[in-house]
Amino acid sequence: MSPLILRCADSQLTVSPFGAQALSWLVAGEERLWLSLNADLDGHRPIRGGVPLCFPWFGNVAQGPSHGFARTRVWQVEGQSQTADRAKLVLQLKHDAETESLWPHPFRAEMTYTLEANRLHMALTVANPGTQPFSYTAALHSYLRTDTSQLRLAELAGLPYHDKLANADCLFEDGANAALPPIPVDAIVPGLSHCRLAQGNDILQIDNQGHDAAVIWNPGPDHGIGDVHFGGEQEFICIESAHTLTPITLATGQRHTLSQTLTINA
Ligand code: TA6
Repeated sequence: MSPLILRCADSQLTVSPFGAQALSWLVAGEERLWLSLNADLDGHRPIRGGVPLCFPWFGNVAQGPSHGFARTRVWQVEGQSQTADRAKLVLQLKHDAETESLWPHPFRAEMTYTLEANRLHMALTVANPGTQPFSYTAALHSYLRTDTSQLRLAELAGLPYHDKLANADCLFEDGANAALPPIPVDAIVPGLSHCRLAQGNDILQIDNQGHDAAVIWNPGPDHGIGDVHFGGEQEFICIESAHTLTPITLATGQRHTLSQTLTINA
């Protein structure tokens, strides 16, 4: 499936129509996202890396695949535009017989990528065109390239989180020597909107909007995940904009936008 390319100044974004998933974001020649060397790009299974979209549920549920079906459907290109300081791409996914067999609701989802010189804004808008309300959870599951041996997310210090690995409510350690986060990590951090991550000589600022939590994930060395290449877990941290603590409910005609903005050297 041919990927879509956006360019602005020194920045280039590659998006696959399969899952409307960002695969690569290059700024000044440096890759800012992480994509596994073992990722299946043939449209058979979820792509490991980039920015998978989790919808209409986040995580595992009884009725269907992990993180929903949005990341394994082909999205239609709705529009593309270019100005001197901005490139924009909009993709769309609508309900059909296959989605209704898993989740019986009419919906319209739009994924918008806006690329600027040093910034990437990603927005997932879901609308309810039907006659009955529906509820969903969602996430922008961003795999951000970093060196985990140097990883330190200072904003986490002292914050409460739900540890999915231990199924326990915990507090991140505080103090100068605390490993933040400890790895492996699968943490749901209520309300966290803002984080800063080292990427080589640069700082990547992460800002989440329309979320109720940030999810921080890295599987650590003993993950056994076949489509993470050998040692790949040392090259990324997922910092996700998620609405997972409580579902979003949309009445007829309502819409909600979940988004994340990534800014270099903010
Ligand atoms: O966002 C963290 C998480 O939900 C983890 O629990 C972990 O399993 C990860 O996503 C990856 O899920 P996936 O279905 O893509 O293997």
